[in-house]
Amino acid sequence: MSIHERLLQEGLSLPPTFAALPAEYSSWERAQVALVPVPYDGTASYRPGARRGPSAILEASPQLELYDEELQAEPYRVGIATLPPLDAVIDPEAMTRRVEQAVSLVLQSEKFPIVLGGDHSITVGAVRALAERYGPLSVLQLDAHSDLRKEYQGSRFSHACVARRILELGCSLVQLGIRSLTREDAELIRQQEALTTVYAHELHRDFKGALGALERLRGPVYISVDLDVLDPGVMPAVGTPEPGGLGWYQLLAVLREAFVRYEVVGCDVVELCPIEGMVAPDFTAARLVYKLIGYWAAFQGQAPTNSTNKKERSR
Ligand SMILES: [Mn+2]
Repeated sequence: MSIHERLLQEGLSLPPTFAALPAEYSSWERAQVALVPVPYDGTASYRPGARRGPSAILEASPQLELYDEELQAEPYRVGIATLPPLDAVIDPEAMTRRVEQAVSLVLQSEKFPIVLGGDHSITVGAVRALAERYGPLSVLQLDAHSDLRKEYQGSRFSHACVARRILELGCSLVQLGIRSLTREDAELIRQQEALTTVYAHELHRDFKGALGALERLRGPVYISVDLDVLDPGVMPAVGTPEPGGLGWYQLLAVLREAFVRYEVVGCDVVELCPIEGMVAPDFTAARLVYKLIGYWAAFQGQAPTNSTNKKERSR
């Protein structure tokens, strides 16, 4: 029996818990959201270090203010369990199977999974677990890179192939913020019916038009946030930075729109590659995870019990 199965059976949630929440809001039994830390960067090709991403997010998270000013609510009240980090294995394909198992366990417990990366290769495992549960999904990929390679550096399970593997699972895919790809990728984007790509330059020229691409999402939606979708000025601590990315509020606007309009069944936040001595990116990633929980709680999950949004409550 794996440590995760044992933990789930025993109803434990080991420290560190997200935002240092007390057991009342972080125990496995009580939580509606489950974080799955995956400290893996076996396929990193430029700046390794994303294996330290999940712990950096968890370490920054106690600094979060638990009230969300945009939602006028305290999202933590839905309960946020933090699984112990998955053991990393060298082989990326084996790693995706571990992620798939862990996410399946979260789904069996009827909780909302958020996977914390780790390099982008781990997304395939989460999407497989969700596709098994819901059938073919739509995936919303926020990323600087198209990640459509058939294989990269000898592996079909590299971070640079994640979108290609998702398409092969029969999922449809909407990519936003792309600004780094090969000529072959660009051709695939022109040809593939199941694939919609909004380039960063298009998004910067017409943001509302870019949001319209979300209409291509069908059925349950999985959201994969590669932090390099953000501009390196906002998020420098990534494995493969690219200039010209989204601003913080642009990213939030896309995410909010997705949660308002579609059934979101899981997400991940990947590619945080901490920079020694620089806390802002780690905190930004933690804040993003909490925003995802907030949008889920506000628009999909059970609303937090003490919502202070009086206007909504009196309706
Ligand atoms: Mn990327």
